[in-house]
Amino acid sequence: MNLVCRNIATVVILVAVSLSHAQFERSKPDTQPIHHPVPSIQDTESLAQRDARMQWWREGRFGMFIHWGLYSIPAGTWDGKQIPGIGEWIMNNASIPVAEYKALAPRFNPTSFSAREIVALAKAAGMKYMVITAKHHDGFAMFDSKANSFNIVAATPFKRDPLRELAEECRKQGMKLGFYYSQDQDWTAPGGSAYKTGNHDSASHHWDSAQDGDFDSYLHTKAIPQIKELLTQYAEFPVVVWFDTPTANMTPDRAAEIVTLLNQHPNLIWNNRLGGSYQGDTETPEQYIPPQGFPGRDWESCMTINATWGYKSYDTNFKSVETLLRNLIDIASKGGNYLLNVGPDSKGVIPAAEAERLQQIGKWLAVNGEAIYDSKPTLFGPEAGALSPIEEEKMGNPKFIPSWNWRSTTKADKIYIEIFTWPGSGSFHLVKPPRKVTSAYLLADPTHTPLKLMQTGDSVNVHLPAKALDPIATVLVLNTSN
Ligand code: FHN
Repeated sequence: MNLVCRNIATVVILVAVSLSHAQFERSKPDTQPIHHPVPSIQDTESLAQRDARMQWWREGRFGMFIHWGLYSIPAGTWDGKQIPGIGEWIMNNASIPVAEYKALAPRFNPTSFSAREIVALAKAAGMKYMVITAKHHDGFAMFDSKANSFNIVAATPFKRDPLRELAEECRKQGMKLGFYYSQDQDWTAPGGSAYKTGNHDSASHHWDSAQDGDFDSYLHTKAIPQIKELLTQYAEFPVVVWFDTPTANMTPDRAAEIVTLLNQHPNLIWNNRLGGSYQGDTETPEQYIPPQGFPGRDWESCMTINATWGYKSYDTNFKSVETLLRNLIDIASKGGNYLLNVGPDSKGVIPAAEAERLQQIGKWLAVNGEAIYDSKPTLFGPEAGALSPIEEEKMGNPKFIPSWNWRSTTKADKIYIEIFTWPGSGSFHLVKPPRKVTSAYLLADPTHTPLKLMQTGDSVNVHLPAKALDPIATVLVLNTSN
């Protein structure tokens, strides 16, 4: 390791993973282009066009994922039993018949839903975009759909279109809005796909004959018309379409029909979960942070704030603000985005424990956001952790053991060191920094008072105050020249 935080004793022998800056550079993947029945924008645009299209997303770093739908009514309990698994999967996990599940719609009246408050919360959290479930696997559309009447406007007493209200608020408050759409799995539309859980032994994994039907008919009468509606009903939004869980049904030819629609919106960003071998714009690691990011690809870690995406009344397994902030910093240091999920309840309210955590993250970002937004990845690498020579992951590969002393992000002439573990020695020690350090200060120090620097040989010592300025992460800024 070329960089040492002096007070930290290494107790486990770890094999250092070499993460050079070059590995994080984002460019088009160096692979043969895949032949698609309909070329997507990613197949045809230049690198410069791609950089321009992705710019706001790369700068933003932090977004809100919202899983909200009918499943917020049962909230994890069906027929008096707590159903194991994630809340939005309750229909599948409890094998709920279509008619019984659909009967939730007349009970859905989320009168406390306030787009203004949700967008304001995302802003207060320091988030730059939000992505909401327009239709999840249960097939219920959370928007005004003329294509299919199983939707929040036509089938509930609420009769309002939350996506329209969010679009208006996002416009007013300066937030980007994206839509999640389950294009393949649909458990209430005849012919829609279903993943197997429990005892769904039929070849289609359906558990109710009302689900049986022709996939192409589902695609042409529901999914494609609804995707068209989503792409055209909300003016400049969506800026992101977030597809999910493609199955073998999503063949290249079928996916190409959707790509034809997406191609009509040249600024749109869409993820790698459409299916049919389309790679989209973004890798989507779920519930984990890839140790080395995704060299050559844009990526976004999506994660729950507790252990479910859709609201479950008894899931209080909330991550601490410290964990959430470390995740955000860790992801930024590896060049990715953090899409952090909240699950509104059946009244449309984001649980207080979730909102409080977001407010805390926002307070940190209000002081330290400069180190996160529009930052570039670390110039170092080994500070993130190392591969264990002993422990293995499920697939038999060496396990990555993260280290939580510090991370680093960069900008043109600055190196940011986000310090989690405050050095007891009173200084931060750098051996062979990649650029000449000319001065240093702490971002949370309102006066940005220069810290004493000692250059000896090829190393630099930055003198630090006795105590960290922030209990979770204090950002040391190094002004540098080449
Ligand atoms: O099955 C879904 C799940 O419910 C949730 O929406 C997540 C979010 O990334 N995506 C799928 C699982 O990968």
